Amino acid sequence: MPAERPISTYIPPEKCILVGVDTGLEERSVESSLDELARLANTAGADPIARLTQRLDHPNSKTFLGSGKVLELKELADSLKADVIIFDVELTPSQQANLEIAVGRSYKIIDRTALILDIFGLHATTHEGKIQVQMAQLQYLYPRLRGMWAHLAKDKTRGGIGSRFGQGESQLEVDRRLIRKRISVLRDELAHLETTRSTQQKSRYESDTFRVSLAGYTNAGKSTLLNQLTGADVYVQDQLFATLDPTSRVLELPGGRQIIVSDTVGFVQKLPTTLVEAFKSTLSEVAHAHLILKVVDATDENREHELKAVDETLDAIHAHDIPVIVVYNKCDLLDEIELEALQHRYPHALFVSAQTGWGIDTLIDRLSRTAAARDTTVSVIIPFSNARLVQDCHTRGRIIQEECKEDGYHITAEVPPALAGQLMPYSIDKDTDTAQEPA
Ligand SMILES: Nc1nc2c(ncn2[C@@H]2O[C@H](COP(=O)(O)OP(=O)(O)OP(=O)(O)O)[C@@H](O)[C@H]2O)c(=O)[nH]1
Ligand SMILES: [Mg+2]
Repeated sequence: MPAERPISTYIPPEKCILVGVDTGLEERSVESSLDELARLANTAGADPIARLTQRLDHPNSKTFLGSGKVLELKELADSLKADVIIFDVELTPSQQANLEIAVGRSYKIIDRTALILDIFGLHATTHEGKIQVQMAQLQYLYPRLRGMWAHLAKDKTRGGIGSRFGQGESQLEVDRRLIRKRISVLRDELAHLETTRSTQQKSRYESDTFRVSLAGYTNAGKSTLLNQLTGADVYVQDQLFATLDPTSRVLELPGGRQIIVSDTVGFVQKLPTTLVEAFKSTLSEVAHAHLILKVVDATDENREHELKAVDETLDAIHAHDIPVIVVYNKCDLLDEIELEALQHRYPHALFVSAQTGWGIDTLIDRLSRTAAARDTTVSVIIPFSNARLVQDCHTRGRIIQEECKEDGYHITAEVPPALAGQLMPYSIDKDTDTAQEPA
């Protein structure tokens, strides 16, 4: 009997056309923005086969592109037998619907936001991540439901297909009600998860341990840096939005102080507001950090624009007041002249290779100094019954002097404010080495 041939499960990637518009207002060139859109499309499993651009001061309110360009797009899509057309902007629901009519219903017309939402949907792994993405997707879909049905519902006079979409209207209402209900269920569930998260966060915040967040454009090397700093094993991939869920690890600095370093979702230009909103609790790791390491891909020629996009998202999550160290990563890929030019241009930044470990010692040294900057120096005698506080001085501060005497541990240390408060009852007059009278 001949062996059965395995059934192929290979699904060919969808062929897509990328569409960009140059309004003359964008700082980044259309081509470079489309390069990024192509990477996003690849990440979503599509194959960009052509690009179409138009110089337009004001996008057409009905079809975004001018009417001649829409025709050109239709001809291009027909000749290439494309599956999807991706616009590098956020289309309004009616623009999307009008384009579908003008170009042809056999093509899926999506915008940058839908593409990013799709990638987030593919990469979400945790329960919370999945709910966050689903909520953002439904919020995106909700106003677009009308667009999907309206053109059919409108043309009632002619009869035939479409004219029966009076039912469609009521179907639309049902769909919208279901979506509203689902959004509200997801919102409740997120709120519940957020309560659990904030209880965990609260105990961490109360411990006053120095917290560092890695923030930056997607693919800058944040997860690689977390792995290099803490020996973590976070997923690293040369693709956009490899990380969606936050990971925190302890980093022990020279001298024994332990700090927490967190990695989280990367940012991108025009990150959909629904996503920022849905990922609020995930991003709260960044918003509650003592220090943000802004990780930048030093080899990326768009790094300036990317830094701007990062700042905009930090603004949106109210994290713009947190002290920042800019870390230029992937320096192993620069030649000496390029590196020197960057160092000259950004004298306050740090330069590393998260992959090879180059420059990491300097970064750790900067972290140690920054963590110590808010410390106060205390001299205390800690009774033997309270050895836990001695441990805290080691892991949360920096020991200057330590001696075990008959009456307890005599310690002089630099410690963060909350620990200084806890140590207050044991403080001594350093000159006489005697316990201070309680007030
Ligand atoms: N040559 C070189 N490649 C690096 C370096 N750091 C990271 N990479 C590569 O850059 C790609 C992205 O790295 P990640 O650490 O996943 O980047 P990320 O910022 O966490 O990206 P997202 O989670 O997708 O936002 C991977 O292919 C890494 O191997 C570096 O210092 N040098
Ligand atoms: Mg990552």
